[in-house]
Amino acid sequence: MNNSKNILLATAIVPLAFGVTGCAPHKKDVKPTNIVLIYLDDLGYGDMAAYGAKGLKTPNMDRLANGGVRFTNAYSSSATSTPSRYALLTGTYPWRDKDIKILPGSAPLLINTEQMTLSRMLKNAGYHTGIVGKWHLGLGSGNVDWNSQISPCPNELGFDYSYIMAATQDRVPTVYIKNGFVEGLDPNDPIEVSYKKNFEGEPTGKLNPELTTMKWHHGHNHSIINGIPRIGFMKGGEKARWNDVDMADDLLDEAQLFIEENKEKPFFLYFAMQQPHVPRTPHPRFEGTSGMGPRGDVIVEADWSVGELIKTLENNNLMDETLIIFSSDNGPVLNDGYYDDAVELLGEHLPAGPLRGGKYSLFEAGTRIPFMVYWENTVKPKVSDALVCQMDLLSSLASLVGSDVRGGDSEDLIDVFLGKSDKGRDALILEATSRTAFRQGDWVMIPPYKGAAINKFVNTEVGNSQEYQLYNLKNDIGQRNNLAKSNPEKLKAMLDDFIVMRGKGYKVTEKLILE
Ligand code: NG6
Ligand code: CA
Repeated sequence: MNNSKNILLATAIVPLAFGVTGCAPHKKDVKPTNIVLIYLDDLGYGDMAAYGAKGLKTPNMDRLANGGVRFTNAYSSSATSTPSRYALLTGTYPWRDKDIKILPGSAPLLINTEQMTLSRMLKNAGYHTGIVGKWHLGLGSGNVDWNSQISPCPNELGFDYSYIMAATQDRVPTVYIKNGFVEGLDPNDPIEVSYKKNFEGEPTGKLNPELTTMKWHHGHNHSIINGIPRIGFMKGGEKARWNDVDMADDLLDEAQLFIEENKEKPFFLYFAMQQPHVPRTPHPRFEGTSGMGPRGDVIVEADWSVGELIKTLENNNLMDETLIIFSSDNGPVLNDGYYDDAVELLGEHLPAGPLRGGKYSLFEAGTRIPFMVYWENTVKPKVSDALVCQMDLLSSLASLVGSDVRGGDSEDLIDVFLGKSDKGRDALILEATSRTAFRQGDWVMIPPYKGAAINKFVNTEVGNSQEYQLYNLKNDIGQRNNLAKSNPEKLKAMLDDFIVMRGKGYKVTEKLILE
């Protein structure tokens, strides 16, 4: 990817997209002294008890869901991580730039350092800002030297503090990076990373399966770290490598430390947890706790982390003044590339709840995710069916904290997020692996896409069809009745609006079946 091109593109778009609009800051509400955003990785719409899971116990997440506003029609922008995280931070649809897709661990920073971000907006509004956990938006400007300062990094996007993994738990480099420096690196054992070729003499999952303790199913057959074969090649940095089973504790420790150290000032913490993404590596004390194998066990582990984080806020008397937002970057997947019994031990559990599809899918389960807003003694508990997107947090939180940042694709829905209004978005474009669909009111329209209907590796219906699909989610949440043929007027009306929203130059390539 060409970073300089990105910068040019972004510079051209950004000043127009985001600006000082003269909107009055939100005066009716007290501002939260602190904001904590808890963001899980691949947690499905049906993976919490509060969202209907029967076999999984998630009491701490449920406390946020049942004591706050629990959204039933909240979406990530996308059915995969990088685009969703991009939209969350920038308030901009990821499909506007074709380079915004799942990144390797060596990718350059995707966001222009001049761009408005959630962290920058909150920093400018007086919050001390920190990220702990998964980043997955690229680092540096190409050919990162992992042995010196990595720049630009989140600290150039408005984060005062960062403690991150570069990409995902299954991608190299498997090290934590603190404020641009690999944590615990021994200069005599430098790190090298490549996504093109192996380093001479280094074992791989493909050639040395006998060295692996977790078996790869598809992909994930490059460097072996802690017995787990990864995506990408890595050499050196032995002392700096994370222990997968300790990751939940490591990240929680960092998040708690950030709160303790900043409790006297307003802070914003983006706690980007790794569960239940692959490789699923519960700490031994969580092994077997769900009866569903590692996928269930890491959800129990994540729930415990959420509880511990809440305790830290409680112990510091911060609950009344802290707004907590909880969500996930995309929908659920069982087999995402390792044999880990997620399919075999699932039992009756429905990770997507009543929804069709899953991660990578244009069907609902790809992007409709758990989303809760909790603010003790300020936000009243309720269930909200309003249509909202994570992308809306930028303008909405700006409104809440008195910042005049608005615009891009981010709508100011602060009254909806705080449970005072049910008037969400009218429409939203959903994205999955660079394809888009259109939600408007209770309806969703998926244009025709070539390609297999089922991704056979992960065994998920991804939404491809030669025909238009049109569903009324109000009475068909599982998207079983395609109404495209029986309701051509609705299809045509939605298609027209979709094409306008996708913007100039957009074409649905397959022939419109109405004609
Ligand atoms: C895919 C990986 C998958 C996961 C995903 C990113 C293969 C075959 N599959 O390419 O395992 O890492 O990328 O997930 O390599 S996400 O939640 O970060 O988007
Ligand atoms: Ca994800």
